Amino acid sequence: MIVTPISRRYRVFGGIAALALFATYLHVRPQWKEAPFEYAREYYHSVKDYLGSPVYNNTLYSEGNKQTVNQYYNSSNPCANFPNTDGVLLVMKTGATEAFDRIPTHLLTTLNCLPDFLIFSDMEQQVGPYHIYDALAEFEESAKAHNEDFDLYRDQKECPVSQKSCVDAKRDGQKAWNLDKYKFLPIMEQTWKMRPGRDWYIFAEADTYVFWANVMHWLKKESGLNHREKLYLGSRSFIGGTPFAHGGSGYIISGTLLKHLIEYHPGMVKQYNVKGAHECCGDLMLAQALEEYEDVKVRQIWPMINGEKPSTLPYGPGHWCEPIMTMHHMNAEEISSVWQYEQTRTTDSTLLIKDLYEGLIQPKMQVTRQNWDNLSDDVCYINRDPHAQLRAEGHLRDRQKDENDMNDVEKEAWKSPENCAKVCGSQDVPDEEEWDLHGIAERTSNDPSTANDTEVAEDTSPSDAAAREAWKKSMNEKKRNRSCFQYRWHEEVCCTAKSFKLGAPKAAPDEDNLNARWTSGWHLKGINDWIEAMGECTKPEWKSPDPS
Ligand SMILES: *[C@@H]1O[C@H](CO)[C@@H](O)[C@H](O)[C@H]1NC(C)=O
Ligand SMILES: *[C@@H]1O[C@H](CO)[C@@H](O)[C@H](O)[C@H]1NC(C)=O
Ligand SMILES: *[C@@H]1O[C@H](CO)[C@@H](O)[C@H](O)[C@H]1NC(C)=O
Ligand SMILES: CC(=O)N[C@H]1CO[C@H](CO)[C@@H](O)[C@@H]1O
Repeated sequence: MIVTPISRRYRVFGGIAALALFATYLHVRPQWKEAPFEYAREYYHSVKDYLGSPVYNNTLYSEGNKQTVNQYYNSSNPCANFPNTDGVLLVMKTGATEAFDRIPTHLLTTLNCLPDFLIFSDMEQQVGPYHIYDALAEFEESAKAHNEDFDLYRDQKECPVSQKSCVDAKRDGQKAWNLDKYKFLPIMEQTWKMRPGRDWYIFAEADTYVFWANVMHWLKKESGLNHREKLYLGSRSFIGGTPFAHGGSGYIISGTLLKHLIEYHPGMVKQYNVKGAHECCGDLMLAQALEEYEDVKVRQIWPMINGEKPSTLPYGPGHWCEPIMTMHHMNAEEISSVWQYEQTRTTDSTLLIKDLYEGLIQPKMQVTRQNWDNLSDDVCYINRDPHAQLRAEGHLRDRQKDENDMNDVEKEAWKSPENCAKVCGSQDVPDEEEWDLHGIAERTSNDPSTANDTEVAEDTSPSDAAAREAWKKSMNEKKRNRSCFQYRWHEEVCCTAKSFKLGAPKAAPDEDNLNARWTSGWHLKGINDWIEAMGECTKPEWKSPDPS
C-alpha cells in the first residue's frame, strides 16, 4: 500500500492522540477508583464557573454580629478554604424515610467539598448523581425473617410511590428507629470492603454537622493521636454501665481499629446481627463489639464532638473557648445556616463554641420571649404547697433548691415570671462606674457574701490603685462565677440555668391562661458581664481524649 503524506500525517496524529488518551486514562484512573463523586463535583463546578460568581446579601448578617460575619456571601468558591481531607473518609448513615429530607442539603454544603464519602441507608436509593447503599443488603435472611423490626425494611421496598408518601400515611416514626440499630455493624463491614485502608473514618448521621476544618486540624496537628493505633473517639454516653460513643454526635474510628474489627473476626457482624433484636441501640452494640473483640473502649472528646446544635448548646462555663467539631439534631435549614456561617466568617481562626454564640445566637438574644422554652432546668423554685409540688414534673421537683439555702428573691421566685426573672439579678456585681473606692469599702463590710474580699478592702486608701486593681480582679472572678444566666417560668415552676442557650418555641396555651404560658428570659447583663470577664480566648482549648 502506498503511503501518502496525508495518511502519514493522520497516522502520526492518531498515534499522538492515542498516547494522549492513554496518558489521560492513567492519570484519571486512580481517581475513578478512589473517588466516584469527583466527576459530579467537577461538572458542578464547571457549570457554576460558567454561570459566574454569585454574591448575595448575607442573610445571617445583622446588627448583633457585624464584627464576626461578612455583609455579603460570595458563594462562588465554596471549597477554597476547605481542608485537605486525604486519608479521612466520611460515612453517613440515614434511613429511606428521611434520606430525601436530609441528604440534599449535605450535598450542597460540606459534602460538596469532600472528594469521597459513603452514604448508607436501609434501602438502596439514588439522589441525583449520588448513590445511597443499603446497609442491610447482606443481612442474613434468617435473622430478618421473624423479626418485626424489619417490617419497615420489607414495606419500604414494596412502596409503589415515594417513601415519604408511604410513611406519611402510616405515621410511625418509631419503626425507622427500631430498624436503625441493625445498620451500625454492617456499615463497618461494608465501609472496610468498599474503602479499605484509610487513616481515619468519621461516622455521622444525616442530622450531624461536621466542622471539617477543626476535625482535620485536630486529627493531624493537635490530637497527638496515631491512626496506626486502635482508636475509638466520640462523645461518651453510658447504658447499663457500658460506655459508648453517642452515634448522632458522630464518632471517629482509626483505620487500624476498623481493619482489626472487620478482618480478624469473621463471624462478628453475623453474631451482632442476631444480638440486635435484644439490644436498644446500634451505637451501644458497636461499643460492645469493639470491647469484646478488640478490647477497645471509647475515649471521650466531648464537647468538641457534640450532641447539641447552636440553638440548644449550653454556652457558658466549659462551653466557650473549646473548638467545635460536630453538632447533632440539625435539620436541613440549620445545616445550611451553619455552613453559610462558616463560609462568611470574617476570620479563618479556629472556630470555637464562643464563635457560634457570637455569630448565630447573640443577635437573637433578648430580655424575654413568650411561648418559648429556653431549656432552663438546672435549679428550680416551686411553690411549697403540696398540690403545687405534685403538679410539677418529677425531674424539676428533684432540682429544687433547699429552702434553707434560698435568699428572699429565690423564696418568691415561683410566684410569677417577673419574680423568677429576679433570681439571676441577685447575682449581679456592681459596674465599675458604681464603685468608687469608698463604695468598695462600704459594700464589703455590709455584705456577708463578699467576705472573701474583706482583705482587699481593709488596706484600701482612696488613692490605692493596687487595691482598686485587686477589687476589680475579685469582681471579675464573681462575674465569671455566676451560676444563673437565664430562667423559664411555667405554671408556678421557676427554673434557672447555669449556662445560656436560645431554646425553641413552645405552643401557646389553648385559652388565654397566662399561668400555662411558657415564658423564658435571659439575664443579658449577667451574660455580657460573664463574656467580658472571660475576655478573649487566648488559645483554643482542644480537648485531649480521656484515657479509655
Ligand atoms: C441587600 O440588602 C440591602 C439592605 O441591607 C437591600 O437594600 C437590598 O435590596 C438587598 N439586595 C438584595 C439583592 O436582596
Ligand atoms: C468572589 O470569589 C471569587 C473567587 O474566590 C472571586 O474571583 C470574585 O472576585 C469574588 N467576588 C467578589 C464580588 O468579591
Ligand atoms: C464561686 O462559686 C462557688 C459556688 O457557687 C463558691 O463556693 C465560690 O466561693 C465562688 N468563688 C468566688 C470567687 O466567688
Ligand atoms: C424543646 C425542649 O427541649 N424542651 C425541653 C425543656 O425542658 C424540659 C424539662 O427539662 C424538657 O422536658 C423539654 O423536652
